[in-house]
Amino acid sequence: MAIRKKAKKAKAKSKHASKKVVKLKSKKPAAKAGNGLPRPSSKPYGAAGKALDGIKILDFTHVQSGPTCTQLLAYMGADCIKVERPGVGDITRGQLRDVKGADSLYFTMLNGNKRSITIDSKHPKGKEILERLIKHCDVLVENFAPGALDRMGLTWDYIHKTNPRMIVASVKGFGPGPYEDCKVYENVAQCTGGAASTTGFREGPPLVTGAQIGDSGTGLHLAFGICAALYQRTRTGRGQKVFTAMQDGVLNLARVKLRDQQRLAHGPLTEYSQYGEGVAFGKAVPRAGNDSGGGQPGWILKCKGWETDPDAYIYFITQAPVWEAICDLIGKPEWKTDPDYAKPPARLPRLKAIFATIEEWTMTKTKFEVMDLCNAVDIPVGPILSMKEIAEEKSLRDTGTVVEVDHPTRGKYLTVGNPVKMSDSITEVKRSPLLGEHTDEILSKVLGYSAKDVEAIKASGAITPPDKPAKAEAA
Ligand code: CAO
Repeated sequence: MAIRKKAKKAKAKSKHASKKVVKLKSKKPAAKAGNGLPRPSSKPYGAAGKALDGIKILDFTHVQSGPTCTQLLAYMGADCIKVERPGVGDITRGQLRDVKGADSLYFTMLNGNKRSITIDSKHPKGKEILERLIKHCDVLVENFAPGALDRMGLTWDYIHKTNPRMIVASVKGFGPGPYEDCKVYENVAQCTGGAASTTGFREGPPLVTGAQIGDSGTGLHLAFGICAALYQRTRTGRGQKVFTAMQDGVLNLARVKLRDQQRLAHGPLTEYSQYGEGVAFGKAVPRAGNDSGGGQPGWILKCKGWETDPDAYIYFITQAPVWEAICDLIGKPEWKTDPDYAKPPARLPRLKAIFATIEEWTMTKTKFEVMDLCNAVDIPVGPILSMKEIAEEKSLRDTGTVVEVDHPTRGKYLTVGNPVKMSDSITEVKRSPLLGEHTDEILSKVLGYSAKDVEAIKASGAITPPDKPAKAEAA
């Protein structure tokens, strides 16, 4: 009898439970659709949060390469907790300072949308806080010199044991090999990644470029790897190491030059102007001045005002499909039928003279007039824009590519917003944090320390500068 009663009760319970489920289902649509993805959101685009909402980054980066990566992740919505050395912080806070006492533009333009906590990672209490952060976060990003993370005790084995889901992402100068222990800065990477040997003029020395392809370029590569690892984790449930060497990042961006290196084995590089000038090729890809990187010959030409304005130039591409339009525009209609000019192969040995003739025309116009006239007939050209012009360009402000933000100690400054525009993840650029601005907030609200604990941590010296604070380099 007792058993029967129990069974009846259980039946009633399960009936009740199944009713409950039905009720829930009818109230809310199922979270997952048939293909395992949530149902498409019905919210307006841009109102469904950001791409990386919920992702927590333990940001152990400094200088440029690592901060570029974490700033992008923060722009995408990740909560980026930047760990800095008490009293000093990221060395760039004090580098190339333009406003006395304020964080430099070097720092502020690479650390927007982040929170800053100061922790001495070598202090026992600091290690304890870091352990909590490792348990809390999804990704640790670092770009210390080789071995520095291990010397802090934060080895992959320790991190993986503490939080098996954590992704550990690193930038180093070189991958495994003879140079793996070397410290590397931007220009070292440009030189060792193949960019410098192929940049500049043939008769001059190798050149580095102003675009930070070693630092920011590698940071970008790392961000891509982190996003892929986060996606893979949704299947595997575990973290992994993500590693990008600056040499590799630069080479990836210079891959067309490795392409040309291999083409050299089969004859001269006919699109390089030295071919037209009759200069023999050596064993390695030469510097090609302002030759176009692709199969369409191009060069930088003077425009009106070049005598006084160092940026009064335009990049002009003699794209084959619009050759006839070029001839008409520059007043050389006879070139359209002249066998020496009509077809691309015939033009290759004459490029220098052709560009000199086009330049006679561009010098009569401003670079913006050339741009307008050429674009009207689909000729690809690009005015050389100075940083002043870029800073003042309205369309870049309108798209959020150049953004003005306000900072409590330096006032308003310009920064580069998210170059990746997403229709359902809208970037709001926020100022960089002051050193340790969020230390209390992170200790108490993120890591759950009580007010008493926070006081004890402060007294321990783990988050405050030592008596004699180390000096930030004022380069
Ligand atoms: N608490 C205590 N110690 C800390 C700390 C913290 N919060 N943050 C950093 N440190 C310590 C490190 O542990 C390290 O100490 P040890 O050498 O005793 O282990 C020390 O600070 C210096 O770190 P570092 O060697 O990385 O810094 P550096 O200024 O000497 O070198 C750089 C800078 C960029 C050359 C080097 O970090 C590097 O090669 N990084 C990898 C490549 C890279 O990203 N380069 C791009 C830089 S942007 O141009």
